Amino acid sequence: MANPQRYTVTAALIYANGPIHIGHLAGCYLPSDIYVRFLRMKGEDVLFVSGTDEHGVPITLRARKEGLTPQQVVDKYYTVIDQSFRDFGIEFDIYSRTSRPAHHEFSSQFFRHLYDKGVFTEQETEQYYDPEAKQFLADRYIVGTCPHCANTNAYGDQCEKCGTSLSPDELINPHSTLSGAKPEKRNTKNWFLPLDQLQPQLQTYIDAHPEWKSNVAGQCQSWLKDGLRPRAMTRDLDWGVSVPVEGAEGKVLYVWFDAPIGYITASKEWFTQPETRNTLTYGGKPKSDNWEVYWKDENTKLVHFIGKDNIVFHCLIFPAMLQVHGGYILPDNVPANEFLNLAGDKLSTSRNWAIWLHEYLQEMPGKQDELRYVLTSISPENKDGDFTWDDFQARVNNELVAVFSNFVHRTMVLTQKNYGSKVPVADQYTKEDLVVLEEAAKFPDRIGAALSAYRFREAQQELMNLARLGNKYLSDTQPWKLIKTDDVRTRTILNVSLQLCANLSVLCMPFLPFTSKKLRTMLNLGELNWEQAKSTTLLAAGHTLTEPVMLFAKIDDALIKQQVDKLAVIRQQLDAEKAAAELAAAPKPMNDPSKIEAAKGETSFDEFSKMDIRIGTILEAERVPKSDKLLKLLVDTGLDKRTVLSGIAKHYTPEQVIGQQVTILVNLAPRKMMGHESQGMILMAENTAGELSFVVPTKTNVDNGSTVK
Ligand code: B3M
Ligand code: ZN
Repeated sequence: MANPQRYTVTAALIYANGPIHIGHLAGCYLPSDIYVRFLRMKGEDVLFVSGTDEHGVPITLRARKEGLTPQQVVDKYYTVIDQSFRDFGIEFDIYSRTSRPAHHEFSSQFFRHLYDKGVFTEQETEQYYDPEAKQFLADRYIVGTCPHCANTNAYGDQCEKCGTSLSPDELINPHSTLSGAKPEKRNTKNWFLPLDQLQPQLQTYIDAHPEWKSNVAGQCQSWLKDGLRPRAMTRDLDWGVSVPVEGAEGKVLYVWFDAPIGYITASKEWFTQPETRNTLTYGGKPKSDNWEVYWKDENTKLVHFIGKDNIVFHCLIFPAMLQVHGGYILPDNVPANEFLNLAGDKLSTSRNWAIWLHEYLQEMPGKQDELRYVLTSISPENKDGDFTWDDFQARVNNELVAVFSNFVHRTMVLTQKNYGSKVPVADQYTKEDLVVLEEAAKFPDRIGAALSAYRFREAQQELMNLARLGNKYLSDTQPWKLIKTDDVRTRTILNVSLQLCANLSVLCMPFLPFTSKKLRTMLNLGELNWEQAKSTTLLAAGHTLTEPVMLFAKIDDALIKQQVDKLAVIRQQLDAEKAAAELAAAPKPMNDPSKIEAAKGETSFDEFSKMDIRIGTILEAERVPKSDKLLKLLVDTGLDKRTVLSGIAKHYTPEQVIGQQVTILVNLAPRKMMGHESQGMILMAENTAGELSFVVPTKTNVDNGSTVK
């Protein structure tokens, strides 16, 4: 959308089932905050909403794990998460929760509206049920192997490894996460969104957005190519928004139905808060007091910031819901990020492989902007990123300290020392000064263009380029030397440098809000808007500056070592757990030494050579009536096809053995058993527990008729 009148920006409603870590921040909260701060500084009308997703299986699983009720779990983590966002300067207009009554009411109405329009198909289907836990196994209650990437830990709703959205039926070897039991199927009624029928209009919608990031557009097109399938919008669970339909007792809305509606509920909520209504302005202009324009007006640009695992829900399912409801605008863009790793491994809440924001702040107090900076530098915009403490240290020390902080500090200290902290007058610009000022004035547009295109890394690099420009200017002109010989020239140089500091203070605001504030305090400047950063005279001659402080301090090796050691301890624990799990899963020796059969007496080679032992294959198998031990087999010995009776019926079913290769003694005298003649004997291995196993070749090229010697 070229010239929107206003913006609705959302950041994913994270599950309130744990604190947040750097991966969450880098994934969608930091980019969305940067984007919104930029828009606000441009004087745009923006509504920035987010909150916690408090329904769904992730919550109930966590409650089980912590021995709490689901409500206790979401209450606990809402507070922790909300605080972390405040601490890191993520400035939502509203940070709401989907467990609030207003959301239950609104999402329930939304469902009912679709129901009344006849959108849903009502279907009685067989769903997995855990007979031990006595409940249906929706979504994350069931795990199994992903049919697409063979990940053995794929959930019933999604494979986190390849990002594919799944239904429990697609899982190979499914089992319950509650009891580990193999689930059975039971009939239950649910309401499905017929995505198959909506496919054409969704295709049109996606095709109309060639400007989307390639990782996002690519995922959508591949979904469409596979063909969308109807998806149940209700679940047999007891935690969530009740389904507002007769005959749906004990069922709740699918969490991915109610959660995105949570963006709308949060927006509505913002407009009804008394404190909000008193501040309905943007960029000095009055703001609409009606939430609906933010969701229904064609001139509103709706942007969803999310991580890559949420793409299908925001690009296809939610738009489908909005389309069938009618009256709503659709997302204009969904700039989803890839994932951030930590020291080469996937961040994981459950495995505690993470840097938690609240812990970071305890251990690195006041260093929010350092983390914001590094996370934006390595933002996983187009491919997965990797955070390491060494890289963190290098970026802070070599970039924030050596470039940004150094430039500002040198300028401020020289001004304080030589001109009593008053902005000196620029008497006459040289060509060099003019080149620098002209170049500096280009940065607001340059950074702005990158931000508007969701290229946050590039935008921040440009910001640093402005600081580099200043640093180089100081090094080239050397005012600390010049002061001894040319006061007039020195005044101009410091004036120019101070103007660059002022521009930096404005342009760093989206990325480094705490630093921006500190810098503006030093420069004694109020809040400025984006366009003002094009000015090369923000600070008038004679303007008084305040005491210089260092914007960033070097991070010393000891601090980094502490963090690296902390991760090493966690890594050790994880490795130990993994080794223990592998050991537990390894097959155990079954034989009881005291029951191993005694050795037989000696035999001669001649005796042994009389045995004609061959490799054969079972062609047919059936039970022998009235015998619970015998199977009657037809075996291809390579010499002939013959009938053999074998006492394996308690260990194998006929279906299991058809096609099985075997080792067979073919010259054993025929014997009659249960009225059938057996022409040979299948050799079996037997352990001390009496369990039987075929004895088979270990290579595939040992065909029927091969001899065993
Ligand atoms: N709660 C998934 C997540 O936390 C989900 C996002 C909802 S956005 C509407 O990653
Ligand atoms: Zn997969």
